[in-house]
Amino acid sequence: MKTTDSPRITYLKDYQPSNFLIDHVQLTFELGEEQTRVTALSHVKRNPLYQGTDTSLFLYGTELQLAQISINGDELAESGYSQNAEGITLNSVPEEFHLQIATLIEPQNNTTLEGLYKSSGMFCTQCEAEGFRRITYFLDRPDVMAFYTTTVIADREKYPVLLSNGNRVDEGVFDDGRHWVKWHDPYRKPSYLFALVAGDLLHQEDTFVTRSGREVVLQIFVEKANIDKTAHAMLALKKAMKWDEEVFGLQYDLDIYMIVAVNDFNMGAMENKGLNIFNSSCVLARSDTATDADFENIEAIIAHEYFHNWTGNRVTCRDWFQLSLKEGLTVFRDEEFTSDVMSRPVKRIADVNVLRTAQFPQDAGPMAHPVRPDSFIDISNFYTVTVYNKGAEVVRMMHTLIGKENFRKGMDLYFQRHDGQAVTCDDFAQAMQDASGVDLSQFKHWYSQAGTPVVNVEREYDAVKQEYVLRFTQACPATPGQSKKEPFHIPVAVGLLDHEGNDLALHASSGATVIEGKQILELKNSSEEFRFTQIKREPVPSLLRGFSAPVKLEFDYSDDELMFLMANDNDEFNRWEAGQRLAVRIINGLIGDLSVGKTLSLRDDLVQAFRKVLLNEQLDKSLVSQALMLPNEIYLAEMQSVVDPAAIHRAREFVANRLASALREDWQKTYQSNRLEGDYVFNAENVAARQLKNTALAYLVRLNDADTRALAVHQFDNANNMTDELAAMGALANIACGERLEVLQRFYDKWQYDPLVVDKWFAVQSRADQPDAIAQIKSLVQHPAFEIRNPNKVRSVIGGFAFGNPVHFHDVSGEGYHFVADAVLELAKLNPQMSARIATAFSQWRRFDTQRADMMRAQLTRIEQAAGLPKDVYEIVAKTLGDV
Ligand code: B3K
Ligand code: ZN
Repeated sequence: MKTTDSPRITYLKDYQPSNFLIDHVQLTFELGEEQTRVTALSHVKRNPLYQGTDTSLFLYGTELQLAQISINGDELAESGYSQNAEGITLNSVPEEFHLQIATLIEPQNNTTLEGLYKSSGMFCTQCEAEGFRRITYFLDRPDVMAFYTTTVIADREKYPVLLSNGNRVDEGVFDDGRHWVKWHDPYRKPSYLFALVAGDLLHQEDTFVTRSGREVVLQIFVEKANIDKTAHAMLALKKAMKWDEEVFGLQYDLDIYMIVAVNDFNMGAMENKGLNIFNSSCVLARSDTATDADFENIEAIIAHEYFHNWTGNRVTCRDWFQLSLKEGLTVFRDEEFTSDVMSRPVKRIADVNVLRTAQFPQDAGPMAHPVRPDSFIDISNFYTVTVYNKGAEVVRMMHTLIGKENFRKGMDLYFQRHDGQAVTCDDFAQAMQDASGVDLSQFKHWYSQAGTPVVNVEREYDAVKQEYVLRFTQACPATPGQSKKEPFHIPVAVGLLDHEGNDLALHASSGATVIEGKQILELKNSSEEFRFTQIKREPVPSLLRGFSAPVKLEFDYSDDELMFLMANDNDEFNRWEAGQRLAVRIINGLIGDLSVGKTLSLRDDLVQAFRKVLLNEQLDKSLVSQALMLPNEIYLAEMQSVVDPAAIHRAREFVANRLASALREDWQKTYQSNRLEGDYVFNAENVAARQLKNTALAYLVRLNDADTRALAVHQFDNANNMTDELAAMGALANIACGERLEVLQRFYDKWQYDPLVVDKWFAVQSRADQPDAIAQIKSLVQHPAFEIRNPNKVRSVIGGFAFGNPVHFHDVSGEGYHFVADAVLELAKLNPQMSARIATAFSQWRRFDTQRADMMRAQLTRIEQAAGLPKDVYEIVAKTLGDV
């Protein structure tokens, strides 16, 4: 690939408004088995914002066959336009005109799952970010917002359901066995929000009455076999609609809201106006086929897509560099929703785990980019944890700095100013600043500078003066293209604990701002000092409460202080955090011991600190489970200067096994006392009990004795829900024992006809810690249920291994690398987006020992040199190697 033309890089600084706009477009789809004809009649106008003189019109188009083109009814001669791989240029066009273009496409052969494609016999679309150009030639950019009227024509028997955005306005039948439905969307939208579905589907229907009395019809469309798995998603949708009215005053704006579940989908879901399309794994749930985690995830994703109706659709992005404008904000909104309907500290812990295990490594690696990137080769590579999750942290920090009420005012102002527009992250920050009166100019570095800031804190206590000082420094490591960084504006929520564990009242003179009852230290300079007076005894500081900023905080806590915070901190997040710090410290110590050949051991007081948490009945049960889960191997790797995956694994396993055996009786009691009787109910309380019970089971099964294995098998056999069934199988999957094979086989026999459950079966095995893991992963891709064209299968098997099984992926033989690189190459030919995602498994290669690093580099090079590599795969591989 390097030898041929390098793909073009798009830069934010080059943004120009479009020279033309499209006011409205009438689309007609004649869906066929061999060929689909798309006719687009657009009303095109010169853009008043455009300053230049260019009278040609460029329309994006990818892999389209042009069938017809006319301007104001006159056929365009071939000399009137030119085509290349990116689109078509009409040499000279009037100020305002009607453009009709017909294209021919083959959705049945479209394996990229972008544009119009077929999944399990149904037609569906995915247009974000640049998929609409695979349907017709168009001004496929988010700042061109048009009205859409769409007519879908298809065989009536095969495709009885024909859907598109907006309201259904007309329908009819032809004599040739086809029928048609016409949809009109009364809101302007960018082309990435266009959607179409045609299939033989059933739907569940309900209604929601908005605060202003509009009755909205809610429909969830699924394949026939899944009609009994829609109830949870429907409930979630209604909850989300109500929440958005209550918290943000935002109401739904059409008469109908549709969700369609499809089996082949590159990501979770898509917020198309009025017609969300979902990966079936993110909609379908029945207690015997979906776990608690699935139920939670579905609720959050349904909410996320619904929230996009305002943050994304009504107000959209000016260009794709602004992606976090809608994604960061909408993730923040879905996080708040989940916090309100489930448990706030538990949700915070889960979100921080995502940051630490995925976003911090990205920010420290070759693909590091700011929340608002400056350039890209392929935008589809920027749907990242940085844009989404760090973007949400940026919004959360604004919320912390200006307070809840001002934040709401800022949101109101944002909609008042920008409804119906395509805007920038600066516009959002400006609304927040104007509504609150808080200066956010320095704060905006969070949008433009990549990298995770490191905040170091030192303390000093003067017993005579009764004065306590916290000294902060901040620094941010260099990232690609950004060697120097300006200091960030960082809100650090703090508390000082007295010896009983109570929070001391801090004096205003300390420089701490009190915002909604929280004490916030605002760091703005590279070093800063806060002085607290009238402190009678040296306190224990609780720093960065609630993880008030996405930074790495360094502080030299003693083990005793961490144990004290674990037991006493009034901030539940920081109680958990203290346990994590302690666990990291223990495991790191053991890694050190391993490197010098020392026998491993674990101090009893540390074991007792964990035991105290386990036995603390005041604590929310899911917080107890979280506290007893050791930091995962990816997070531990983050902390090493040279990563040794085998040592990390051994040390972590040692601690887990020690906790298993030392607390055996406590685990047993916990297991028994958290068994639930009766039918499955999905609510925070029952989810927490199941989680704690299954955490206990996982520790017990580690002991690998006949009793505990039998306990798991018994749970597997008697479970009345997938959470318990899968937890039992998952626990046994890591143990070398006869029960393992038996349970895996029985699970498959039972669930082989439910593809989403088979995905779980694959995922358990691809992540399993077994000595022959490489042979097993190779046999999984040969299994008849594995399909390389189905992204969920690829995620379960290849993704599960590459991202969820570090010790075997990084096996020193290099076979894991070879296997994953082969998969990247195979996928590159079918589904470049999936291929590019899997290729990011190699992104940390420079952080490993030379032997592993060389092997990873060799695989990256092999991929980079493959003929005809798609640009999204090229971008990941070339940036990872440091070639671009
Ligand atoms: N906006 C979509 C993501 C589209 C990804 C395109 N490659 C889903 C979401 O964030 O809600
Ligand atoms: Zn989103």
